[in-house]
Amino acid sequence: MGVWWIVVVAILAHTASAAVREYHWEVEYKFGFPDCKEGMVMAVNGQFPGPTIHALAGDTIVVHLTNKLATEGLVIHWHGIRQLGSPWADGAAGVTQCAITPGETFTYKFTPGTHFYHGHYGMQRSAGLYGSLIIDAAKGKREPLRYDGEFNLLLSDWWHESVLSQELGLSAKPMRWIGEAQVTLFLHYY
Ligand SMILES: [Cu+2]
Repeated sequence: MGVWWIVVVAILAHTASAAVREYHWEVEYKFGFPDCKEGMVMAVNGQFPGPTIHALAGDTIVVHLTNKLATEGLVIHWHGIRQLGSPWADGAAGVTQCAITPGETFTYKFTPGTHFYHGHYGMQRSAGLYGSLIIDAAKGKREPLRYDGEFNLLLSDWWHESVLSQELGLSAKPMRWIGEAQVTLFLHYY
């Protein structure tokens, strides 16, 4: 009897400390300057790269993702997260879900580790649909490693040619490689 009581208290204490982090995201293309040349990037709520998700271990993340693209499907993959108990939230078009059609919204809900996220439909990651997903140690817990500070840095290839012509070249026979990226983006932001 006593043991069960302790278990119940432990479960209640755990659920009380875990928060739900809820986001409403709209994805569309916009003109931007990822390097010195104007190009077309994918933006989340007008922001490139997408907003950073900050959470504590054990929190639940809920993202209501709305496709504001005119003619493309959309999904987001939460890269590296194992999605134990929430396989439908993995965000692989044609594998764990159908792509979100223009004008529609899909809700992702999961409890993650620390990673990043990116578009997982067609060439959308290459077009700039990605951002950081940072999970800090839960309240009262310490991270296993000691360090002086934290620096959020995203690295990405960037081509001046459009992702559509990249895609056309990659699927052409014989394949036409568009060549190395013009730029490696070092995106430092919070
Ligand atoms: Cu991925």
